[in-house]
Amino acid sequence: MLTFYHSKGSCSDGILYLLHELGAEFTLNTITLAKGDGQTPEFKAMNPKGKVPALVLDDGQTLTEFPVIAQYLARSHPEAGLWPEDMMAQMRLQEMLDYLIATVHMRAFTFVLVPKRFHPDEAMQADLATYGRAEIAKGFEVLSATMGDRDYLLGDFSIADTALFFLLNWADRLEVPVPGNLKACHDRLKARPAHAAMMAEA
Ligand SMILES: N[C@@H](CCC(=O)N[C@@H](CS)C(=O)NCC(=O)O)C(=O)O
Repeated sequence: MLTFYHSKGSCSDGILYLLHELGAEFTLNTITLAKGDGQTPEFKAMNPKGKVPALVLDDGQTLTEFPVIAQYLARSHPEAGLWPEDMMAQMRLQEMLDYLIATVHMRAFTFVLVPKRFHPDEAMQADLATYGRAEIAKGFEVLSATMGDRDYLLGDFSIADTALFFLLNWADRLEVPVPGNLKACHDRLKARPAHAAMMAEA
């Protein structure tokens, strides 16, 4: 059985959504990052990075990094049809996941969410947060243009949308402006049964 390490309101919300979307069997282990649960010796023995999401497989190996966990889950649940057969479609999916995580999450939202991590000075933190908001706007512009008038980021629902899901949750929380088509996609994602299933666990 898979064991999933999660902290509510974090990026691991996207993987929790995906686990439900796939109908995967898993044990949920919810921690609270804000309380330092990711830094305990027990947690670090499982994931030395001290971060979520982390997925422990049947054989005891731990997988980390959102794009890798998402790909693993899609490929290990082929019946859900969330891993495309066509190589170019696979590349586009990985390209999108990498952009969502490495750029929009790590190089934009992170500066707004945890500017203290980057500088002790409060004025510098405010500048970092301003920079982060500008980078989010640029990221959302790219995502909005890519999605166009389709229902999901790459047309049909894909594992990339599970990353978009948590980013749009953060945008709401931080009152960041969201382009209309991404907002509509967020509503569609919240209307899927996977969302109701994950909320029932809250
Ligand atoms: N690159 C990682 C990022 C994971 C990450 O930054 N997770 C945050 C929660 S959104 C975390 O666990 N932060 C705790 C910490 O940095 O101490 C991924 O793609 O999974």
